[in-house]
Formats: sequence, structure tokens, C-alpha cells
Amino acid sequence: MRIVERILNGDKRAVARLISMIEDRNRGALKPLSELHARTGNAHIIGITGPPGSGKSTLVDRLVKSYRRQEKTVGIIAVDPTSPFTGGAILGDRIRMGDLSTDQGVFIRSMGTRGHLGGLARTTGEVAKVLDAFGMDKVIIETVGAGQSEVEIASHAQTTVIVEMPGLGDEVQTIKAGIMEIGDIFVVNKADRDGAENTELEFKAMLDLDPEKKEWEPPVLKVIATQTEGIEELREKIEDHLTFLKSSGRLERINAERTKTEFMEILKTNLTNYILERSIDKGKFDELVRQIITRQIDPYSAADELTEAFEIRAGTSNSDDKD
Ligand SMILES: Nc1nc2c(ncn2[C@@H]2O[C@H](COP(=O)(O)OP(=O)(O)OP(=O)(O)O)[C@@H](O)[C@H]2O)c(=O)[nH]1
Ligand SMILES: [Mg+2]
Repeated sequence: MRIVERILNGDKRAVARLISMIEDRNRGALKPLSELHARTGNAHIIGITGPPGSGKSTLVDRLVKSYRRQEKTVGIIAVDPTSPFTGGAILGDRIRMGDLSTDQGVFIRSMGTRGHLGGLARTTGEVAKVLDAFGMDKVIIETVGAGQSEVEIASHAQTTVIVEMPGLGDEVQTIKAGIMEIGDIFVVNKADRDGAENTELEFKAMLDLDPEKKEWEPPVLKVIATQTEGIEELREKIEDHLTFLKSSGRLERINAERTKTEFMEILKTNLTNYILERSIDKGKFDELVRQIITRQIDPYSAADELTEAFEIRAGTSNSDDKD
């Protein structure tokens, strides 16, 4: 049977196989992905992000169990961009969701970067699509940290949960610039530890300063993931957020925006491949690189020189200065 049919028949191994192809940037994944497109658009994509060791995986485990009690199916993608050299096994150890993997209504996948951080955001988006098409009601993306790549990965989510823990001190200030604005729900996990109230207050104070968040006031929740405390409240808040997204029209806007971005990315890849494969003289390219390094030419003019035939220009021949 073809891979797409197998996936639509509920075959987890076919899902795993297609995901591996996506990770390997195997072009054979494109056809199944294009065939699955019509089946996507139903899953609620939830991003869970926060510093290493804040308890994201423990929390996801409990949250998934809570969703399962509601008879929702859940796909989990654990992305670890901070350790490009760790293999699947180590990553697997960090997931702490062993008993979930035997549940037919749950699909878990961990993804390392395999050396190309830049493509990880796109890969994650495609994997989320596969799980969406597979029929998962919820797709949870767990990412570590607060860097640009994590923010990009989190940008696939419709609801983003930021997980912090007490005692990080300046950490809260540091994440402020990075991910404060992408958080829809804030969790102070490990609330059994000293300082949970302080962390909670700090978050609330920072949220007060944000005038953008009027329509939806991001809640700050105290959770003890290891004791399954606060998990039901978290699930309810996530569902409230989905309801808000739908009723406010925001879900539609987010989806339209992402469709545009994704389409543009695919278009760019096609165009770049076309030009690089057929029309750019490799010798000329290498020669220009050498000239850019020796400052005989600048990269903008060099690019214009190569793309002149297509009338595509970065703008170096255009002397109008609009600013
Ligand atoms: N005291 C306490 N410990 C917790 C709690 N939640 C998780 N932990 C512990 O914190 C440690 C890290 O938990 P993980 O769930 O692996 O954290 P993570 O954020 O997924 O970690 P990375 O994926 O490595 O970034 C584990 O030893 C957990 O048992 C909690 O609510 N209270
Ligand atoms: Mg983890």
C-alpha cells in the first residue's frame, strides 16, 4: 500500500517513515505531503517552550494523559535544537513519556537538528502537518530555550505555552525580550519549590506592561507537573485560548498568514533550485565568491550580475533612494 493510504489508515509506522524522509530532506516526501494537504487543518497546534529542565516533558506527559481522558488524540514533537550532536536515544531519554508510546491515540517523535538548524522550523511545520493529517486532535511541539530558532519553531503553534520554574533569577528578564510576546499562557512549573510566587509575580508584572495583549489576557498558572497539580487547569486554559482564537477570528488570520509564509517559502525554494541548478555557472559563482572576499566586488552587485538574465535584481542598479 502507498504511504499516504497507510497513514490515512492509521498506520503509525508509515507516519514514522514519512517523518524520517522529511527530516532527511528526502524529496520523495514532497508527493505524500502534497497529497496529505487536503486532510490537514483540523488539529490544534500547541507549542510548549521554556528553558532546559523546566519540566516541559513531564508537563507534556501529564497534559497528554489529561487530553486522553477527554478522548482527544495527541501527536507530540519534541524538538531539541540545542544539542545537534545528540542522537535519538539521548533525546528519547529526555522525553519521559515512555508509557504513552503504546497508546494508539498518541504519536511521539523526537527530532534533533542533524546539523541544519535553519531548516528545522520548516521541518517541524511539515511534521506537524503529517500528524494533523493522521487525525491527531492536538499536536504538541516541545522546544527548548528562547533563541530565534525556538521562536520560529514555536511560530507553528496556534497556542503557545511558556514553561518556567522558580529560582531562575535573571532568566525571567532574559526571556522577556525573546518569548514574552509569543506566550499565550505562562506556567510556573515546580511550584513545590521556593520562589514560585515570586516568579509568578514577575510574569504578571511583565504582562501588565504589554498593551498588545488586551483581547486575550495571558494567564499565569502555577503547576507541579510531577504531582499532576494544575494540569487540568492548564488544559482548560489551552481550550479557552482555542475558543478565543476561533470566536475572535484570530485563528483564521493566523492560518492565512502562515499559509502565505509557507507558500512563499516553497516558492522561494523552487525558484532558488531552478536558478542554481540550471542557470548559474558554477565556475562563475566560485569566481564571484573569490572576488567578494578580496573586495573586488560587493555581494549585492555580484548577485545582480548572476541574475541579470532573469531581470531579478537586488537593487544595486536602481539609484532611487526612497528613504
Ligand atoms: N520538584 C519538581 N520537579 C519537577 C517538576 N516537573 C518536572 N520536574 C523534574 O525536573 C526534571 C526535568 O524535567 P523534564 O520534564 O525533563 O524537563 P524538560 O524541560 O523537558 O527538560 P529538557 O527537555 O531537557 O529541556 C526532572 O527531574 C523532573 O522530574 C515539578 O513540578 N516539581
Ligand atoms: Mg524535555
